[in-house]
Amino acid sequence: MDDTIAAISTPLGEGGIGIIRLSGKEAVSIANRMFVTPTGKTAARLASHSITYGYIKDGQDILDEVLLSVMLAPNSFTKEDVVEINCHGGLIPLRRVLDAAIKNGARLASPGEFTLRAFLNGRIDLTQAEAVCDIIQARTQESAAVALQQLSGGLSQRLSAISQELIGICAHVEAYIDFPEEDIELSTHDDILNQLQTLQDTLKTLSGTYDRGRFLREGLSIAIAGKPNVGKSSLLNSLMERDRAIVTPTPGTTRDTIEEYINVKGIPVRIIDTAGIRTADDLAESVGVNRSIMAIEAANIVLIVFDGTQHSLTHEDTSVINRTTNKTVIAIINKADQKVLLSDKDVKDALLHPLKERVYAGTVTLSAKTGQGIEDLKQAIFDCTMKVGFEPKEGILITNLRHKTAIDNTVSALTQAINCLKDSAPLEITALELTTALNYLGEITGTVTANDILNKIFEDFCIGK
Ligand SMILES: Nc1nc2c(ncn2[C@@H]2O[C@H](COP(=O)(O)OP(=O)(O)OP(=O)(O)O)[C@@H](O)[C@H]2O)c(=O)[nH]1
Ligand SMILES: [Mg+2]
Repeated sequence: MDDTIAAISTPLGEGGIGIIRLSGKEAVSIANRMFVTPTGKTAARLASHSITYGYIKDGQDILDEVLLSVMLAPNSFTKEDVVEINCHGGLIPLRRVLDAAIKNGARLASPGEFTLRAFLNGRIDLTQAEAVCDIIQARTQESAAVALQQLSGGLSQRLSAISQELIGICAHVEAYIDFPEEDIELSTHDDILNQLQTLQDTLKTLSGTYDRGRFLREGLSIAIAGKPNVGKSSLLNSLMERDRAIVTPTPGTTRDTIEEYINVKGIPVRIIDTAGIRTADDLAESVGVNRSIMAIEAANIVLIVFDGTQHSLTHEDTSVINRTTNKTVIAIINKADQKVLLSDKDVKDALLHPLKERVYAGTVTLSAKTGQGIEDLKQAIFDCTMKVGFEPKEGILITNLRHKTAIDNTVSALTQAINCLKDSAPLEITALELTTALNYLGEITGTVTANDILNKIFEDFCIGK
């Protein structure tokens, strides 16, 4: 925390501008050694929260023409002195300016280190730090909106209100322990029980929002499976509204899995086109088929595509179905622009056979070629996610497994406390359980945090954030 860190904060690649960020006690003096305006002003003489035109130099060499902004502590992202240098957005200028900053005394920041400092300096709590990462990674407006709400402290405030209530109850219990002569009255005892139960219900409801929250944050993964030539790649293209995957009339066209993101009514969906499953002709195809099988296993939902122009399911179709044990499956009868001969009922029966080992989420008849029925498929995907708890609801959502786990642990500790009270166990034990519950809640916002938890959270960040 004592040194000054530096990193390229914009994505690597070509862009109009790229930003190098410095944070720490030496940020301004390091910038001072590198920066000069055309009139000879240096960084140290710039006002806080101003942006100034000038040059970054290394000795006599001009490295880039830049805009430099200074944000003095504590009014900055990290609460430390921060300097941001807007360079030209190419790899070479950014690299050279970063090298110059390091030569002048900065240390290369590790992933998430700027946000870690913002947390350690008390500007944001852990849920807000995590939200920074989520906003960067958000793939739909809805996911960004949930992350933004978390960043602005929505979840923190909710948890803080719950903590305050719990602290209140704790104080009551402690009071009875300290003054045992004032016997705990029955009504007060019941009051505490009621309050604890209400709190527990609130926390359970919050924990229950995780399924929806997780989909918004992480997206849903959907594999397109089927025997060769049924139109899997055509379906991917149709969902993406562009020719992403190669489509040919030759069975066995797709060899490798292809992953893309699409937005289905606000849910980010990672969609994976796979190689048609059959006994492969050559090594490359057989590796591809293995990848298809792995993609099916990893997916939340599998779309099994059937060729609607065939009379009945073939042995190859059945072998694909058999790969989807314990999966949620949507059946697709494709090529509906031609005469559909395959019956809905046959498909449904095959999927429900033999022991309902999979969740059958319906059949959609469509044409990947003309796009007819694609909206029905999107609706089916959306409905499918609703079944696992994805209902559009107002309010705070839990999007992060770490938060859900801590909330569930809090609920367990409260259950223990409630049982102790009901059994008239010694109040000390109840108090202990309540403290445990409070500690679990504190883990979420970071008021109680072990170092290893911090490391785990910030390692998911990109460098420069
Ligand atoms: N008429 C019609 N033809 C289609 C439709 N969808 C795909 N096809 C045709 O079916 C053939 C195979 O399409 P692909 O999308 O490559 O099929 P695939 O399932 O990805 O095949 P593999 O990658 O070999 O497993 C191509 O000739 C497509 O033009 C459709 O909806 N209607
Ligand atoms: Mg294909």
